[in-house]
Amino acid sequence: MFAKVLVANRGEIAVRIIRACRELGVKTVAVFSEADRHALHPRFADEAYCIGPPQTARSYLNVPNIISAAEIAGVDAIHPGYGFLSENAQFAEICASHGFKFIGPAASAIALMGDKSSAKQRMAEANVPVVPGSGIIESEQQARRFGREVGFPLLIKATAGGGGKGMRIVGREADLPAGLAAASGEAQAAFSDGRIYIEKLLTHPRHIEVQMLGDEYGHIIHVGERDCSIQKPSHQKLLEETPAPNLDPSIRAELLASAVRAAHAVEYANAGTLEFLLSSDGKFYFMEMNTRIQVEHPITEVVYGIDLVKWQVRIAAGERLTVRQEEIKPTGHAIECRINAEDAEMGFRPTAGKLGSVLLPGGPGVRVDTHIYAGAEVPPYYDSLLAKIVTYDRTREESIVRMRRALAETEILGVATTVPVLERVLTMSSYVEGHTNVTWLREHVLQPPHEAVAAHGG
Ligand code: MV4
Repeated sequence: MFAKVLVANRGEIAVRIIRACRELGVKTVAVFSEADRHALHPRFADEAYCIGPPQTARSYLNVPNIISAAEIAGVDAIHPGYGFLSENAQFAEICASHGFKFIGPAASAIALMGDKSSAKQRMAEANVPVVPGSGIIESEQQARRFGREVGFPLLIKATAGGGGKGMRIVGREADLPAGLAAASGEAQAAFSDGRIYIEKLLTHPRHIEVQMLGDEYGHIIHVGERDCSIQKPSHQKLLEETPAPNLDPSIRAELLASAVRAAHAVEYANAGTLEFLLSSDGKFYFMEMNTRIQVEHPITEVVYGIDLVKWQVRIAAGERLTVRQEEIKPTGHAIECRINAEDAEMGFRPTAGKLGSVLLPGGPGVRVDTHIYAGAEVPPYYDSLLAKIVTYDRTREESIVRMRRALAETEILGVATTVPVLERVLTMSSYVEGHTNVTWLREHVLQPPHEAVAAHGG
């Protein structure tokens, strides 16, 4: 096992990783920006180094400063968390070339999955269902032919995109030339890579993802699926749950088997997530693979009784994954609500400032992952996630009741939060019945049809 690990992140995930390392008997090194001098992650770690000014480009994305801190502290490994440098293949290589083990998959797997078009091709070769697509578009003629073959509407995607960045819907052939030009231009501006491909647009799909764990000796397991359909218009998730509601057992089995095939196809080691779209006719399609620990990993941990972050560290240290597929079964149901410093009434605009009262829920079946405390500053420079409230119980119904209770106990003063919009989601009959999809929040909660407003007294 490693003696010392540097955590190249901030916020709740830095705290989460430090906790896992502490329990493993591994010393930790935090890095922090000038805005995070009084944050919890430098306090909880064994050592802490300031790596620069508040702006992320000068601190949490500042590779030379992070590597310098790792050298000064003499660590064995670097955990990147999520966001920041977590899916940067070049950073993974730089870690290795300085003698630090990157706690994540091989740089080659990060690079392959980072190119959405090549990822899709590799998955198709492994017999994993993918949305009918064009391959990289070289000409307008090719795009027209593809559109006539599969029918409109289409969705143009950027090869270097992901997470909904650089997507464009084209409703009819006449709009294709303008759509191609705009999508390619945006992709070029955002990623310095203007390559695009086209897919048939699925309407009202659900977002179902599968948690994977693989070791460096080719042993791969899935740790179940998560339904992450409730997303903001910006494609950021707001509420996730496991198991996915209303998922036919035979489709679930096929989905999990496909995910295991997919991970084997890229010889995946460490924690990763395969994202799928589930169409209303029950067919599922591979969308992307995330080569990092995800925000929503705790719901999987509580339902499967597996510590994913500890496994990330053990696997990177060369240990074998001793958990066998047959021995893990989901117990009960878990829901995660993301408490962000955002005003849902203002299009989820981030709010920063000094926190007043901070009261977080507890009691049976409640887990809270957070870095906030009363009087803490919420800086304007970073992701607005304040806390993750996870409830778990025997059934989905009980887990929902427990989440309503947990949100009612929550009081965070000083900034706007997503608590009110989450409370509203948990009262909606379509949510309770498990009938959501990726556009449901926008269509039924943020701009509710007249009937829904009347029915729920909004
Ligand atoms: C799609 C789609 C419909 N059809 N692809 C959005 C994020 C990116 N990872 C892929 N996304 C989508 N791809 C086809 N062919 C709908 C979405 C989509 C979506 C997917 C997951 C979660 C939220 C979403 C919100 C809007 C659109």
